[in-house]
Parts: sequence; C-alpha cells; structure tokens
Amino acid sequence: MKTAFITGASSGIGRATAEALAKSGFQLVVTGRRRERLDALAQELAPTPVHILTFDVRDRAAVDAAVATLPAEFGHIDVLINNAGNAHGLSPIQDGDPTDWDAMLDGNVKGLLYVSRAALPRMGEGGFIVNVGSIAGHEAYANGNVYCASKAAVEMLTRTMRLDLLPKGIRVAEIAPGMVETEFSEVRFKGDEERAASVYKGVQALQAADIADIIQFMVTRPPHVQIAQVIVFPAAQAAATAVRREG
Ligand code: 8X3
Repeated sequence: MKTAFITGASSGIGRATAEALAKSGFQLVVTGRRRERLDALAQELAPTPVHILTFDVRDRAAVDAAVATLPAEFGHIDVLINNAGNAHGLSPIQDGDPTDWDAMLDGNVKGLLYVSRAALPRMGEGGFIVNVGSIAGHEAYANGNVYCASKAAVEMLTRTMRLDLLPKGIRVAEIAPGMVETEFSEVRFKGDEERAASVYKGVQALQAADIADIIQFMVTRPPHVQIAQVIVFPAAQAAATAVRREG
C-alpha cells in the first residue's frame, strides 16, 4: 500500500485530499495542529490505515521530532502533500501586522521547507510532492502583499525542488487554486464571518473536494508522468480579482 503524507489535514483542502487519497487506496499520515479533528478524520476513513502526527509546521523541532516517530509501516513516503498554510489579514503593506507576516512566511514557506526536509530522506524513485500554492503566487493583487509573496515562494520552491530532486526520480508539482470556499477567509479575516461570507457571495466557488479530486488525479498518473503545475479557477473567476457575481 502506498503512503501519502498530508499536512494541514484537519480541514479544507487537506482533509478533502485525505478522503480522496483514501478512496484511491493510499494509507495516510495525516498531520495538523488539531488532534481531535484528526482523530475524527481517521475514524471516518476506517478501514484505511491512518497514522496521526500532531504538530505545527512552523515549529521545526516539532516537525523533525514528529516525523522521526513514524512507525516502520508508515516509514516510506510515496506522496507528500504540502498543504498546510493560511492567509492572515488583508491590508496595505503600510498597515500590515508583522505578526501576520510572520505567520504567513513561517507557515506557508518555512513550514513547507521543514516538512519537505524531514520527509525527503523517506522518499525515493517514483515519489511525488504536491505543493499547494495559490493564484496569489502568480498574480499580484492589492493588499495581498505578504500572502502573495509567500505563495510566489511556493511556486519558485516547487520549480527549484523539481530540479534538485530530478536525480532522485522524485516528481514535484504545484497546484495553484483561485477561489476555494473553506475556512480560508474566516482565518484571513480573523473570525469575521460576515466579511468571510462576502468573498463567496454570488459566486459558485470551488470546494475543497474539487481541489482534492485534481490532486488525486495528479498523484495517480503512471510513474513516468509528472504534472508540473496546475492553475484552477471556478468557472466564475478569470483572474485573482476578476470574478463574475450573480445578484
Ligand atoms: C487563495 C486565493 O485569490 O484569495 O489562495 O488569494 S486568493
């Protein structure tokens, strides 16, 4: 049975990807900060073998310590989904909160690096890493500043990792979604549900399962096929700031 290791699996795209890959016959290492949610996910996925690791990707020592505890039967990683990440705040650079900047750079960029560094010795020929980027890494939009920069780093890290891992036969891809309706906006707007809901108002946004479906397709191609980059929008979106709303 192949093993997929998924960060940020307690909600959103990570959780939906765990569900999709379990259906495809993978066993799973699911990681996140919220143990109860991961327990509930593991129960839901039974009888798929699931191993839970609880850590914050921003904490390098915790990442290393957790990965070191993987039992032998989950010790070889075939697929790594670097999904953990968030947006914190949406304001002009001159008004930005440096604590938010730290959270985004530490989670979206350094977290991805820490997890990849810890996982890579357990990966080999035929492996596949999928980094979850964003359209925000490909396009600038007002007030996106540090979030856009963090996701641009994900795009560039994907491209450079693909080069570095070429001799090892490990494939590396980025999936860069546009508008996906998850807890993303609630986190970005710090619990302001009304503001979060306004992001998706009058739009049939993508759902986490739509992204999971594409990730599942990417990682189940034959070993000689490397999908390198996927940009995905809802039908009602054509660019980061070009959205068609009903009503
Ligand atoms: C989320 C997409 O357009 O809000 O990564 O930046 S966007």
